[in-house]
Amino acid sequence: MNVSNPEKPNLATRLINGEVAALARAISVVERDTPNAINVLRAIRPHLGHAVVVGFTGPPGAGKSTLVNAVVAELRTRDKTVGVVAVDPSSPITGGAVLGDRIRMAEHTMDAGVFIRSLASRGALGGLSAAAAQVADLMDAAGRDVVILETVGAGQSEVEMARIADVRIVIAAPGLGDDIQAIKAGILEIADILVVNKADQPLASQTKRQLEAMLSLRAPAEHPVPVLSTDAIARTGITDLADSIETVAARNERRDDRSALAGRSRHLLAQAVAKAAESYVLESRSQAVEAIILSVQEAQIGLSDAAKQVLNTIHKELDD
Ligand SMILES: Nc1nc2c(ncn2[C@@H]2O[C@H](COP(=O)(O)OP(=O)(O)OP(=O)(O)O)[C@@H](O)[C@H]2O)c(=O)[nH]1
Ligand SMILES: [Mg+2]
Repeated sequence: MNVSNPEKPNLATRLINGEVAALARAISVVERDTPNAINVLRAIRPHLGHAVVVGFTGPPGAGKSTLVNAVVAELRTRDKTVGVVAVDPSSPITGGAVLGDRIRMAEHTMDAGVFIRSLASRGALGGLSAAAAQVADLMDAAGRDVVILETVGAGQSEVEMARIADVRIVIAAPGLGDDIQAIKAGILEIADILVVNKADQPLASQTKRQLEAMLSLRAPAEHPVPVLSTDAIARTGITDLADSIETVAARNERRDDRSALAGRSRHLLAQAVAKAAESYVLESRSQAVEAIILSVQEAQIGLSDAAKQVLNTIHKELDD
């Protein structure tokens, strides 16, 4: 790397200096997981921990993108620079929703203080959540004050996002019905802020009351989870939401060691590494591995012994 060469600063250096083109390029490098990705990610490590990462999650069509767009506008009036990562695991091929997001957020395209990127796919290793964590790190290192992650709530993804975000916002749409049950099942546990969007619709206040009733069943918390109402199109309730985000961010900053947070992608990367290791095991057709599996089947050895033996065997095979 030529960090010391002022004539031709490398990608990471340009990114850290806030060059927007370098941020865009670095995101592509990381998204495609090219050989240079690891160099960039290593070089930015000392520059992490400035940004507040805010996760927006909720069911499809709840109005997440429209709401993010409104919140971005509000944050800009507060002189915050913003990066947005929209994660769309549902349409890796058509990218239809991604295109829709571009249109919804088009008002910010002329503003250098707003950088929006959609992630729709990531190669076999690592997965979308790990990629999102890395892109959030890139935006952080590029000096963005706030990094927003938009994810469709569909089970595992929001739990993973919760690990990345400093502030977790769960969006509900009015008249959720069964979706309320889904929220109850786990998403509620991760939320710092609940938002009922589409406050203009008839069932909005009923949904808000349902969520408040659910929260009231929980043990009293030191910081109660606020349930806010927004109309993302008319942009009502947006200042309250931005205020709430700032409150939670300040609280979490005090609580957490920022340098520990700088390793926000660590957990996801550890999972990615474990997955990669697993694929070595599953793809191994070696007789030694088959023999170990057979001996488990025949109750000759236990699972953890078998796992150790498989790892040892794979290790030897990879060395040869
Ligand atoms: N009436 C009303 N419609 C809204 C509001 N917010 C968003 N919408 C509409 O709801 C639809 C979905 O909005 P999006 O912002 O794309 O929702 P999303 O949650 O990002 O959707 P996905 O990314 O596809 O999961 C659009 O037609 C929006 O115009 C609101 O506050 N009130
Ligand atoms: Mg969206």
